[in-house]
Amino acid sequence: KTIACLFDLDGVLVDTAVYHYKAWKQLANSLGFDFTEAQNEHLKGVNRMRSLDMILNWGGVEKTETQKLALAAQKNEWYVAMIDRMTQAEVLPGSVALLENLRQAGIKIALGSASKNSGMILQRTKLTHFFDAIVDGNVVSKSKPDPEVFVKGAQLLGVPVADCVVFEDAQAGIEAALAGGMKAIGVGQEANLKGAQLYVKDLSQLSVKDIVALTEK
Ligand code: B16
Ligand code: MG
Repeated sequence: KTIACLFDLDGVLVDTAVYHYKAWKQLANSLGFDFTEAQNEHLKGVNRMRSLDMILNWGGVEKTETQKLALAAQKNEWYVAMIDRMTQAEVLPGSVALLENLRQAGIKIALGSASKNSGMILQRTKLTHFFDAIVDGNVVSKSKPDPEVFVKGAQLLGVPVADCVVFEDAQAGIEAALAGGMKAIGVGQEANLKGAQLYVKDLSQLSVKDIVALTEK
């Protein structure tokens, strides 16, 4: 049977969380309040507009819909300026080797990211060619923990959800995978990844064999 691996981008394959953090902090500061790294943790896997709503709420600030669109655009402008300078060196440990081994084993690969900037990030870090399908914030309407982003990936690859393994660094992403009937591997801090069938610190700790074994359970 054909199995598929669906990868989250930010926090799993590349480390962009620090850039999201810097850009949101700059925005919060411009509005007169601060934004902490602990708060940033809660925004992982959460789409741009919803992230903004959460930040404004923490800062106790209210804005109209029009103002919110302008604020989100400003944050994105700062963020894009930072990711525009990303290089292959910012790919997280083990990512390239695992993607190569999966391709060699005939396993299908899709991206399942909330980001609308995934195309640029994959290009700058030279990862684009590994993917059979790309599902990101430009094509989904429901934010994780809704399973839409991963279910769409499985459909594009033509692989049943039960034979799909999702790689995620965010609790919302693990929940999305499970809601979609898929297996989930948590990457990063175990405390933020409840429900995953397997945990790893980074992708260097995983072999194709481990992944295949998970789909046979
Ligand atoms: P953008 P992922 C998510 O990507 C990030 O984790 C989250 O922090 C960000 O707000 C979201 O993308 C939207 O990103 O503003 O670039 O559209 O982890 O789902 O790959
Ligand atoms: Mg992520």
